[in-house]
Amino acid sequence: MLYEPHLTTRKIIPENQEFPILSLSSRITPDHLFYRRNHCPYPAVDMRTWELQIGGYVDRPLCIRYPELIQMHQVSIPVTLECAGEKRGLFHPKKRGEQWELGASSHAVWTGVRLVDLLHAAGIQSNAIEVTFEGMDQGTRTDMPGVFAFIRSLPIEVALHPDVLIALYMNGEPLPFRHGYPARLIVPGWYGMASVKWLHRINIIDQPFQGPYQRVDYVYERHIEPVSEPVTKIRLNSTIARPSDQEVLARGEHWLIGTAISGEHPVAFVEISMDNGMSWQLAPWLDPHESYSWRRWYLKWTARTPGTYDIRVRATDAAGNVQSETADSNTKGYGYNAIHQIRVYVD
Ligand SMILES: Nc1nc2c(c(=O)[nH]1)N[C@H]1C(S)=C(S)[C@@H](COP(=O)(O)O)O[C@H]1N2
Ligand SMILES: [Mo]
Repeated sequence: MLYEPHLTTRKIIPENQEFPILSLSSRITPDHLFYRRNHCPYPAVDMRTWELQIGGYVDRPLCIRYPELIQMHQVSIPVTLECAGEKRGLFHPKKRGEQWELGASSHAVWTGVRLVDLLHAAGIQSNAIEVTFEGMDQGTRTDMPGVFAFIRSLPIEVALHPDVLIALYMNGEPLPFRHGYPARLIVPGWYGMASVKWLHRINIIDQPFQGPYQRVDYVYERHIEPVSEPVTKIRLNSTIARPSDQEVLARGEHWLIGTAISGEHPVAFVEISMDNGMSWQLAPWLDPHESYSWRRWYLKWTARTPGTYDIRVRATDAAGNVQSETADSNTKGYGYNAIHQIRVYVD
């Protein structure tokens, strides 16, 4: 191909790169354009010694080698991953951290073993309240001494949900190394931090997990509130992928295209305003509804009059929730889901 989009680099080590959302042309993100979000340098994975361990409060601790894992019953589920830091770069005032813009999310079909099958095989004991998932990657942090593996926990009832996968394949191919080969967790409907890559240890615990990637990062922290709330499900959100902000367009026909998603209730409809929010029209869907998946919408627009156009998109979910004008301001800049707005000029 003569024109070739690339990932947008936000940080070199650890590697953090976003999907160039301008290139959105299929529901499934091409593997080489799937965003990459890492907290640590890439780990060394040696398949001669790799095994998945399941321990803690279980009746039968398990150690499963890759050849055994790929022989187990597999299911496939399309799931969009969205980083909780997506659109952090849109906050005013700015928030510390990677300045993600519109493309810290991507979509794939994941195939693997249901986590619940493995948990049942291990036999969960009655005092279990959470399950931790440990990646093989580790690194230092700026805010505390020590070396930390990327470990996250899920409440036991979430871990037992049948759609939570230990994914071994992405879009029908073995997981690419950067996306967690040989195995990663996929937690449908949750922000991406829950979907631990390079998974090698699962632990059933009887206390809330206190690791820094659970308690320091991925919490909505507001100075006015004494307690911070964990980042969990993907908030109702929608994005204009094309045209892009500040684009100059010729008079004539244009296609607006974008995405909408929610990890809570299904997205019911998406509306577009071409006049800075004075009037709204429904945008037809390009994709059918599918749980846990972003859904592309489009709008054909004939620009007849030269001028400046403030275009907005807003999604409404099945429970009647609508995206708001302003972002939920939290100190770490997670979960940005204000109405997305761009300005274009017609010459
Ligand atoms: N082991 C490990 N798993 C991880 C991370 C990580 O740094 N290490 N980052 C998490 C975050 S914050 C996101 S958004 C997703 C990104 O997945 P991707 O790089 O495959 O797009 O992976 C999650 N799983
Ligand atoms: Mo993330």
